[in-house]
Amino acid sequence: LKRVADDVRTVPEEKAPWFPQQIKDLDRCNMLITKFDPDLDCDHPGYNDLEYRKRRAAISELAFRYKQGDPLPTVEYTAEEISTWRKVYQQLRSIYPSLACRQFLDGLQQLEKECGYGEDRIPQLRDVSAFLKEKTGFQLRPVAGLLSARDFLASLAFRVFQCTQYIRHSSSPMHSPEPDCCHELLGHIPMLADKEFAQFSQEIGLASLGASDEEIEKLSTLYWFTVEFGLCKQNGEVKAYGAGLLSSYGELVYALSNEPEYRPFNPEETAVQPYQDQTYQSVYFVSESFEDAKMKLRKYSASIKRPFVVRYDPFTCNVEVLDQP
Ligand code: HBI
Ligand code: FE
Repeated sequence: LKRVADDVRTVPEEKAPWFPQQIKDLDRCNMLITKFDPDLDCDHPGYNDLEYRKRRAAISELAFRYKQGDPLPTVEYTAEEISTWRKVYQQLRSIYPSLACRQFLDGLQQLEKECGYGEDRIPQLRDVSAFLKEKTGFQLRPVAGLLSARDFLASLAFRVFQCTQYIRHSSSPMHSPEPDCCHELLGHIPMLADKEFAQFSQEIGLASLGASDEEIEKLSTLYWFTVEFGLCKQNGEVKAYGAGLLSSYGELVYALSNEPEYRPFNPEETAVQPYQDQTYQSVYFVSESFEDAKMKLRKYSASIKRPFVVRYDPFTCNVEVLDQP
């Protein structure tokens, strides 16, 4: 195998779009999608609340200034923000034992014991990142809102999870149109403490590097129906592992009722299933196990046509780019 040009940006455009090869390059993976921005979207619950928008701008600023390797910024949350967190935590915590998968419950229990998770305070990204680093090698980086799928997926290749730090508006504790710290800390983080799941996440990320826009769209859809809204079988029962479900009381209950349609997870089919982010999903995909999902995803990834192969080097934390053998 021969190493191709170091900066893929300089290779002819038919080859591939630019992608990060070192963790430091993630400083350039910061393209925000503004469709749910409280300053621009008049349906956002915080649109008419100037105080909220100012607060959001201040927390966004911390993310904009962040460079890879900086200590993660801490946020002094207000009493109102903590009160929103408490409502979300209490309500969701009560239904997790019967509806969440085992890996999620294990992760959450460890976070409660070792990382200060609980209803009385909003965990700081710095503490959570140090916790994850020890469990699975994942680390956090602050982000100001919804990122482009390409940039978001690329960070997963380096076991970096881009994490929002603001909280939803106090008028709608049970719903947020965009990711917020409740979604990240309750939905995503417990799962990222699981080795198998961490690897599954990194593999989606690696598959996305330098992929065409069409392939990114498919991987993004796969991410949606697994990492965000996935269900899996456990001891003959169906349980939730998707973060969009585990951070939404209403949809978690709905997804595990007998109303929605279930289909077996199968990347070729799942990758082209249309979805929307305005209401509950009408179909959910069920995996036999994470091991099974990972194997199927690996097979799918190998079928993506790229003029090169990527390999993650865990010693240097760099992505090596090699000619197609
Ligand atoms: N950006 N900040 C942030 N958080 C996410 O969970 C997220 C994202 N951008 C895209 C995305 N998730 C997914 O829906 C896929 O498109 C990858
Ligand atoms: Fe998410």
